[in-house]
Amino acid sequence: MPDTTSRSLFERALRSIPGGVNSPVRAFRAVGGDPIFVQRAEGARLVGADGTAYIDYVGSWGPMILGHAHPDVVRAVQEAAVRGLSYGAPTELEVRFAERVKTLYPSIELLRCVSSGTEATMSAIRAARGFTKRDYIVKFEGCYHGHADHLLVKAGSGLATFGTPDSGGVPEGIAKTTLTLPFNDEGTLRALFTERGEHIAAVIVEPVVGNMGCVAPQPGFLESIIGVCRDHGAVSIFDEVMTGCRLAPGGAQEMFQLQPDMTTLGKIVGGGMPLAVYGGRSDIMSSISPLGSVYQAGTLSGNPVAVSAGLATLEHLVPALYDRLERLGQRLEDGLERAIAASGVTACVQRVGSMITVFFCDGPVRSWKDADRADRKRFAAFFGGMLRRGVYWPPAQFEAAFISGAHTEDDIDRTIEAAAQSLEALSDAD
Ligand code: KE4
Repeated sequence: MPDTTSRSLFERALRSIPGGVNSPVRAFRAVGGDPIFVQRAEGARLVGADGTAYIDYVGSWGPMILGHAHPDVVRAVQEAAVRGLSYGAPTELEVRFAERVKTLYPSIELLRCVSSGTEATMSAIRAARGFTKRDYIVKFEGCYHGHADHLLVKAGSGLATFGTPDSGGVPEGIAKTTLTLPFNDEGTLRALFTERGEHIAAVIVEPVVGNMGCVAPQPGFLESIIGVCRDHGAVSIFDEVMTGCRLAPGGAQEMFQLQPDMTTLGKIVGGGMPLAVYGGRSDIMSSISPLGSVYQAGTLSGNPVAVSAGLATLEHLVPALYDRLERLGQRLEDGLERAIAASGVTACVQRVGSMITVFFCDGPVRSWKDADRADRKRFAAFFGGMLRRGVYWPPAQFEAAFISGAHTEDDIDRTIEAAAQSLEALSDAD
């Protein structure tokens, strides 16, 4: 049944908010139809404005690894709030939080709290530029690191040519200091550094990509980033806003046993509240004001309510949680693969831990060039079929779906059944 309550809310929203949403992907532009307005969420369930409950695989785009409204996290927020919502002054909470993050991420010697993943990556890059006194940065096609100007850049015409803006409002002069390479291509990375290494301040990478859909690094690729940066005096930045605390308590760098020079964290680390982190080697982070010349600040940085939610969440990142996420992830992956085979639809499933994507193209998907072959229309039809069957899948092909500790085997089996019926409907439509 169409959700008429969401429809009327959307019509109202469109009169006050661009696109009716406060972040573009929520507008369902990639899948069609009206966005579902949410009235509440609990565990693995999201409840739409009309009261319909969905099995939720967006999880607020990653933060809700424990499930929505976890009682311990809610209680921590309530107890913090009655002590005051924000002070603009240091607290013991922030010291405890920083110490806890350093325990989970040994590569981080000093860190700063900020209020979003965008602020974290923007600040990490400014620190790298200030530390190296170099201007150029390198990112990879298909990776997203938030909406700071110098990160909204697409690959130039040739490989590693100057970037061009990938958004209105980004000056050419800023875009051209960002060089974009293909993910999982060690050769072009090494060639770029041979040619321009002494001008490159940093390389930033999603160590497991979520923002082109779930794409794993090929063996040796992440090591090559860390190595080539070390050899040329550049800074390696693992953007773990999505993978941090998701793939392991210590993120992808724990999973792959690697130590980048800097790390950004967000989403889970704040338990769903506006809290993110950038940090890394103390010689780099000592360039940050008031110690050094690199300025970075924030009214709500280290906000006590947000940090309380983060601390409460981090307490639950125990091995048993990740064992459960791996079991549920394997069950879902196997079931989706069976459903795709039975339907005859061209699609593949890619998963790392509790991040999973159904690509509507042949696999493997190892780069943006591979992912870009996906059939967007088929994905949109699949999404609509899942939604009608009570499953809230991410409303865009180039996103990862997330499993939480609140999902049950029964939720997974119901999701597989909904996918099988949605895929069957696709193949019937052919
Ligand atoms: P925020 O500024 O949205 O908190 O974080 C930016 C960011 C940075 N790095 C990575 C790896 C990220 O995935 C993100 C944000 N992720 C998107 C989902 N793909 C957030 C959802 C949205 O934009 O509404």
